[in-house]
Amino acid sequence: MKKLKLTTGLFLALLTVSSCGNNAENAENTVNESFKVYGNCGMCEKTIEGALKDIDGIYSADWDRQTKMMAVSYDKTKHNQRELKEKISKVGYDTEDTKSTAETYDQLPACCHYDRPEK
Ligand SMILES: [Cu+2]
Repeated sequence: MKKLKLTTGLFLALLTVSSCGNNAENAENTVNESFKVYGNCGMCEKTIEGALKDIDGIYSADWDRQTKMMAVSYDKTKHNQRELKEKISKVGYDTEDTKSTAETYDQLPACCHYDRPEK
């Protein structure tokens, strides 16, 4: 059972590595998670995904415009979900538990002014 899980993980890892060209990863430390990121359009997608691009230990980041869900794959010894969310909020986007500043949000292109969640 454990072996099967490991094999699946490795397969996923290979898939994600090939898409973003990031360096060697340890399958045992790789976690795949998803969380909500508020946004609108294709430009949002670029900005949101760009926030997690080319960072050591982050293997993939894929945001779905329809569902607003961000799927990430990363090395849990180097990163955690909270930190990833903070990186995304830093470029202008809210998540369920991190917020962008009003200044950063205001600087987004007009088409990207998504409806911010309450609270
Ligand atoms: Cu946008």
